[in-house]
Amino acid sequence: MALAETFTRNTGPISRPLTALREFGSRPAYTGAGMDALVAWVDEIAALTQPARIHWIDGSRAENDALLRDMVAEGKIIKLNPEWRPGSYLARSAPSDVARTEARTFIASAREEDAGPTNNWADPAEMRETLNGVFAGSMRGRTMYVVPFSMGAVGGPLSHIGVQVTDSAYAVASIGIMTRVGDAVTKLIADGAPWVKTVHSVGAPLAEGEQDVAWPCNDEKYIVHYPDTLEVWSYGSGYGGNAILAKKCFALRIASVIGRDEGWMAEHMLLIRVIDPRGKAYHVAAAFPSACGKTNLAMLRPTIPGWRVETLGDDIVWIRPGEDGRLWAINPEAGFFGVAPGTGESTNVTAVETLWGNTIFTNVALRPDGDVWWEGLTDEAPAELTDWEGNPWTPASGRPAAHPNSRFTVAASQCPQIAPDWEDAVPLDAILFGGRRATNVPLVVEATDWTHGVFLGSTISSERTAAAEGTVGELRRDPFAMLPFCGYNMADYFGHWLKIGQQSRFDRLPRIFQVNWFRRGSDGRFLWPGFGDNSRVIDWIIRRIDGEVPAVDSPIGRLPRLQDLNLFGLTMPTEDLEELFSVDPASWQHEADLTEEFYATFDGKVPAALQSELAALRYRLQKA
Ligand code: GTP
Ligand code: SPV
Ligand code: MN
Repeated sequence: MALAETFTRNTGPISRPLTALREFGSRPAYTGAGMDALVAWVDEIAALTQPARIHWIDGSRAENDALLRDMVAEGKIIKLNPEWRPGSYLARSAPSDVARTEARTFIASAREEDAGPTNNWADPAEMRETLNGVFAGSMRGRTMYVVPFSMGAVGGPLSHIGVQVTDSAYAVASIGIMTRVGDAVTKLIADGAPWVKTVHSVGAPLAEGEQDVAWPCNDEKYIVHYPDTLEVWSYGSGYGGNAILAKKCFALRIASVIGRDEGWMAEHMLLIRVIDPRGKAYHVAAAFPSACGKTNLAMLRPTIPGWRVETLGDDIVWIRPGEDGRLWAINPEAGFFGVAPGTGESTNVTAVETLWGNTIFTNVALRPDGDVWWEGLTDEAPAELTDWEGNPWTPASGRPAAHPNSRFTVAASQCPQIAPDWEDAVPLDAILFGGRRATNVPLVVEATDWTHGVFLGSTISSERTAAAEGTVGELRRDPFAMLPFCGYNMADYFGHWLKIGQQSRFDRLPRIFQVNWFRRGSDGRFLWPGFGDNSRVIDWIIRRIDGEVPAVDSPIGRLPRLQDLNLFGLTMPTEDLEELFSVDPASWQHEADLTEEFYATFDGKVPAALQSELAALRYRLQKA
């Protein structure tokens, strides 16, 4: 009982002067032109936003501990019961700030055409004026943290560095898990390394003596990217990709632009090493839209005997052509910001084990014993909980206890199956594209070649999830799972993919596949068991790569022969299996119509090679 009191006591705002963190935060004493430029920029942002104090993050364990301690004392986060969840915390966001806000996300490129029809374009000069307005004094009464971060190992050959200034301690703690932060990065900047500028404010200045709230934010939000000057400005939100600017804003939107110019790719993908029963290793990257199974596949535990998977990354992959003609990939992140609901012993036991401690949970439910819970963690819900909004909850409440986009933030190194060399680059053997499709799209289809694979990637559509604001379940195009994350014109991005293929040796390029774990029967249930059983699909993919099994040509690509699927130990009606691979030409002609409509939105910019693929698809469907 005493414990429960400790946990619930910390939920409300508590007025107490900060003490612990005061020992930290002084500017590192590095010198040099790089340092001068950094200091000048920090001063400039401080002059605009007028914080009460500036704290330079050194990245030390002691500093992080003090930061978390202060947040608990201020009622910003709840310390979980260390007996169940050591070093772990629960944050509850404002109910209006629970996911990425795509409608408020902008690409401010000089030319509108460079943002393209799938992005919100903003005139850079006008947007600067708007932002100067909203950021003016936006950090009043708050601490401005200066957070130097590296995406990829500090100083690594494929790594990039940046600095985020932010007035959110929660963002600082999250960035500390998701990236490599601290003095080592500041030193690189001081020594002249190029870096990206990112500015974040929750947009909730505090007046003298004003009591803070647990999750400050602003109803007005701006998530703005300047691809021409490689800057990010985010205002009004404290949540996920809106606030951890190294993640979607930098490592995808800005990095995709850098990649376009430098000949590499920044992708919304997971990355795994699959080890077959003979001990041979293969590297697979997969692009699925938000909340469509990347973290789950990244932590796959094969249900077929003899196979193993090592995790390398779960959300972002940077891919670069190597001198050997292969495509080499790194996971630039250092942690997982994963969807909690649906993560349980029977679906993703690896994630459950990863979350043993040192985790920040956001918008999950709190148990009376000071541990956390969410839908799907256990089959049965606890009798009593406090829901994500802080209200009492029972299974009879008739609403989810955890928000559908509630998340965990945890270091990658805690994953029990993380690859020992997860910070290094690996050569890709296969690339998978997927989405949530109740109909039409088979469990797996192999592209006939790179160009056909790019065509498949460009046509991906998926039912919307809770990871972004919008209507859940609605089908939308999400090419390469990059719709919300491509920092330039998506048609040019398709062209970039084609170019990477043309520049590489065709026999060394990864093979491309489309997968769909989410096809449903006429009765509405999933036809495929998914999760660990997805290893059966990977098994087939690898046997295709090694040329061990033939495939069946279909109008939409190459399909497996059912007898080549490893279904050992799986009981599944043959009708379901057949339905998983059925290709209905009439429905696919309709898909082709929709693709044509989608391509037409790009004003003739879609590469001719992809238009030819569409025409060829129609031709094959007519003959079928
Ligand atoms: P982001 O972090 O938003 O980019 O999401 P993600 O792509 O990493 O998605 P994640 O792996 O977190 O999965 C999201 C939801 O999909 C969870 O509720 C999972 O339980 C569910 N899911 C994942 N894999 C499968 C699968 O193979 N079959 C089924 N039916 N559901 C799955
Ligand atoms: C996604 O939405 O794809 C995420 C979560 O990975 S966020 O970082 O908020 O973008
Ligand atoms: Mn994601």
